[in-house]
Amino acid sequence: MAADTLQQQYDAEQIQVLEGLEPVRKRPSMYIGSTGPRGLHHLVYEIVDNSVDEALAGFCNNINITIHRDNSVTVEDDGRGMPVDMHPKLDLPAVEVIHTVLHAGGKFGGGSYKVSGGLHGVGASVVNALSSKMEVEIKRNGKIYKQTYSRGETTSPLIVIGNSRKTGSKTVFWPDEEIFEEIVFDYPTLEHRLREMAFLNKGVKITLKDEREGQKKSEEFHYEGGIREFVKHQNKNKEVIHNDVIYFDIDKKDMQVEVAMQYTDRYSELILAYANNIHTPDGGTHLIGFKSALTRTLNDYAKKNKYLKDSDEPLAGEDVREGLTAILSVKLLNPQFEGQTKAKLGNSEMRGVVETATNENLTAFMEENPTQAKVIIEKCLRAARAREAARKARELTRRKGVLDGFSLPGKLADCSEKDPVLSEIFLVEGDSAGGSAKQGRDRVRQAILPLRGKILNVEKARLDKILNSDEIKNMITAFGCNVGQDFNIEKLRYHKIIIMTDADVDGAHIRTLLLTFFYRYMTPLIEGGFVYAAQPPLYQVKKNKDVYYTYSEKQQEKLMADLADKPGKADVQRYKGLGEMDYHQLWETTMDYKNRTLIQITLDDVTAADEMFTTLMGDKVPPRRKFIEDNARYVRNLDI
Ligand code: 28G
Repeated sequence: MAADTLQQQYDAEQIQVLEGLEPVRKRPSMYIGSTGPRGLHHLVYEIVDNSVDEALAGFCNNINITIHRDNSVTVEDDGRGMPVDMHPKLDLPAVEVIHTVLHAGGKFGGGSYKVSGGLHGVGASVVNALSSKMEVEIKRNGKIYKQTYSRGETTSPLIVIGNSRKTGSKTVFWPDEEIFEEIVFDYPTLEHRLREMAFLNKGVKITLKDEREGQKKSEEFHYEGGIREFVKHQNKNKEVIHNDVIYFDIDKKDMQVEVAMQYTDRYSELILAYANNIHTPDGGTHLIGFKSALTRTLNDYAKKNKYLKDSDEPLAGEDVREGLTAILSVKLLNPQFEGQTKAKLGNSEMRGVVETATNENLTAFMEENPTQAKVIIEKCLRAARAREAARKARELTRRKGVLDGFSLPGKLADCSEKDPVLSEIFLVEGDSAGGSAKQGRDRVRQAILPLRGKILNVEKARLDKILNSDEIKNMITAFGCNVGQDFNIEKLRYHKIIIMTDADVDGAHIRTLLLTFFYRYMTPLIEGGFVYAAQPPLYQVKKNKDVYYTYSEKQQEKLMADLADKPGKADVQRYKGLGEMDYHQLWETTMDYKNRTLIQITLDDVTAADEMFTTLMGDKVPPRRKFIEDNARYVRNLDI
């Protein structure tokens, strides 16, 4: 970029600051991502982050969050209290500057980023800008101060309202109904993020209280073990293969690295990487350092202790990560977040620091704990052998032309459109519904692949076995992008993959099995939002000459109430399966672009997703039952 353009941009940012918070209200998504539920919850995180920063600075132990009946939220901490002294240039109390001046380069606005333990209060002004009302109380200097704001403006001067020997900050805000589509906080969403915050910042006590009617509850998140307990939490429904959570942390100048890890008997890996408490799903330098140290350390140990001969192939990265649950949390002064979604850490100095820390500490653990080391190495060796077997299986299928897209599966009724963006494929439960779908479809843009019976539970099998299943092979070939390590999203032949199953328990099970397979072996499909669930109707109602379809019990109730006023008898049919509809009805209700509702499957949280799939598809039954009871939310996501 030319110097004068940079200068212009810089000037613009300065002018923005002087203009106040209008830009935030004009383009809220730039600052909080969206004005939907995510953005709404983001407001809470912005404020809580400031309390956590105060805790990381060593001055705050307790953070309390309360959701009130009117969907306002209070955040309170026992830190030093926001400063109230006058700002020399702006001639305003510091707390007022914190709340009414936009700090250039917000989280989503590009430019600089917030750093834990350094830049207090960056988000408070954004929250003010997007709140119809905000009240701040500060205990400091033996006094209690108070100031109020609204939509980015100050509405009352900072005044002393009492005395207190304590210190701390308290903020209440009312999200602005002019900005947000719907103002309802979701307890499980807040609970999930706050628990994660408590894991990542050991010792900090976070409480969440919900005062709303019918929802009354409160919880405390407090983990002296920090990310060690995070790993235990993620593994609670899995079988671990060794007792200790391997843990180490190092402090190096302006960098802090913390790792906790433990192996399970699973085939999938779960490595969660964080930088300054921010999840980095796209990895980055910290993750690269960790992975390469892991591969190297385990190979060195295996060789030194004769688990591997010099002539043997070394363990591959995927072998040493099979079944691993690991949390990697780094903290640094000037984090560089890269990529489209800013979800990747770019600081090059981090790679070496994590790598060295992991090499040294993991080697020490293995040498001090030979029994646990043996179990881990043997698991890696089994993974390596299975990888070899899977490679052979893949080669075999490839030679037979199954995976290369040359010969599409016989059961597939393909569409004539060749542009993937315009093409969709329906995965249909059962041959009979598959038949109707083939008859009713739009042949140009809709392909049909019938699936017979239940597909394999991939949570309990390795890739070599998975590749023996016909249903799975058919999907791999039809999609055209291979599987697992070789998966290539560029080759996807349909940009909509639509799961069409019966609206019953079996249908929900098949859908979960399919999603588990996609999630574990074709992750970019889910991440890219290419997977959908079709929504077949639950009821058909005929009255006089009119035919109605409803898709939920609620809709049905409403329709029946509406129809009650009209003369004539209503004929109600409850659909138990797709098979009960003829091809025309199936088209009209579920496949026709203009009538249908597709539910896009998104998993915005890997920890929640991993938990969901291990619990739903794993072998422990009581936790599964409990999970379904507790987490109606996620199950609903899949079960809609
Ligand atoms: C209740 C809502 C969320 C906070 C503090 C404490 C300080 C602070 C916050 O300072 C300006 C920038 C860095 C020093 C710092 C108090 C130093 C001394 C603070 C919060 C000046 C901001 N005394 N607690 N900001 N700093 N809690 N909770 O927002 O250099 S924000």
